[in-house]
Amino acid sequence: MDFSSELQVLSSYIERAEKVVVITHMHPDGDAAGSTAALAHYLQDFRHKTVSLIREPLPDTISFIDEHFTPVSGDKAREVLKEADLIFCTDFGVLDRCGEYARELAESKAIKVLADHHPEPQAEAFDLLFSSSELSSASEIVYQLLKGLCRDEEERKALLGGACGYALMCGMTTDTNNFSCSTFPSTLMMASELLAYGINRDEILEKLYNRYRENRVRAFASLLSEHFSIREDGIGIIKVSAESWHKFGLQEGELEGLVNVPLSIDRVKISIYLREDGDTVRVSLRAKKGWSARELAVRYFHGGGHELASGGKLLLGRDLDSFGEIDDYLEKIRL
Ligand SMILES: [Mn+2]
Repeated sequence: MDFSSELQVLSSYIERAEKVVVITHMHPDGDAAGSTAALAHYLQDFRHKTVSLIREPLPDTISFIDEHFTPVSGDKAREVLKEADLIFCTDFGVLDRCGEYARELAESKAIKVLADHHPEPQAEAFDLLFSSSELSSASEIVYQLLKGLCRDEEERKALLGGACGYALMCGMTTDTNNFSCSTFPSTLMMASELLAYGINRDEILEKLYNRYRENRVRAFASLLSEHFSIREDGIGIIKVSAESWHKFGLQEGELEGLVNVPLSIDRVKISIYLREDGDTVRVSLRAKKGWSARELAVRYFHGGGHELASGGKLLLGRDLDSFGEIDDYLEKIRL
């Protein structure tokens, strides 16, 4: 992806900006964490800007990605959005995805820069777009962006060989599920360059995949055995009620990756994960090549995303009265 003309514009925006905000989507994942952490570090440590990070706290499983920046929330976040002159939005392309701040973001007079990899961004909401669904992750886009902004190789080495590069490697690794999906030639180049800059990928893999609590693995086993079914048409469905969630004492982020497991079965074409969370049912969808998770997310779950990986939600009291009725709702789904 060639962002060179956009980069010139961005560089002048940063030059002039005084109060900068970096914001990402609700329920931040590894990519949201990595892309925001890298940008915030760069802007603060290399460009000496006042930076506010608006992001929900990270789940314990990925909190190591950014232990240095303290995010702001609530009224404080709304205030910094009002006062900002430059806002970076990462890992989401439609304003609604940043939940309670969507309105302030829309109304803000600041220059808004998008760094995102989801298809069909809400282009009119941003002043400058670094957007391509032909790149693995927002972290990869921020990588391209930061690489382009560096003045020389020395700065590049300091930036990408340090906390920024580390966070970006984490974000890219989680969004590609450790190179098993959305991996482009540029993604492998990025990994290779970051390794050459000295980023410790072994440590990242250890922290991402080998430090779960025992509960998580036992919950995977039980949910797959008790609450997973495969329909005739090849849709695999995992249902996690609030009761199961509590039974295993699960924490936010601990069932990350569960939705991928059914795809390892030959006859499963699409996997749907549903989790009861208060008055919402959070939905994740994954598809094998040739099938569209996105289409189902749009049609049945008020959502969207990528062709093979997407998400959405159902609202209790609107789409269904209780999680107990989920089977009836799922009956409607046609491939
Ligand atoms: Mn992402």
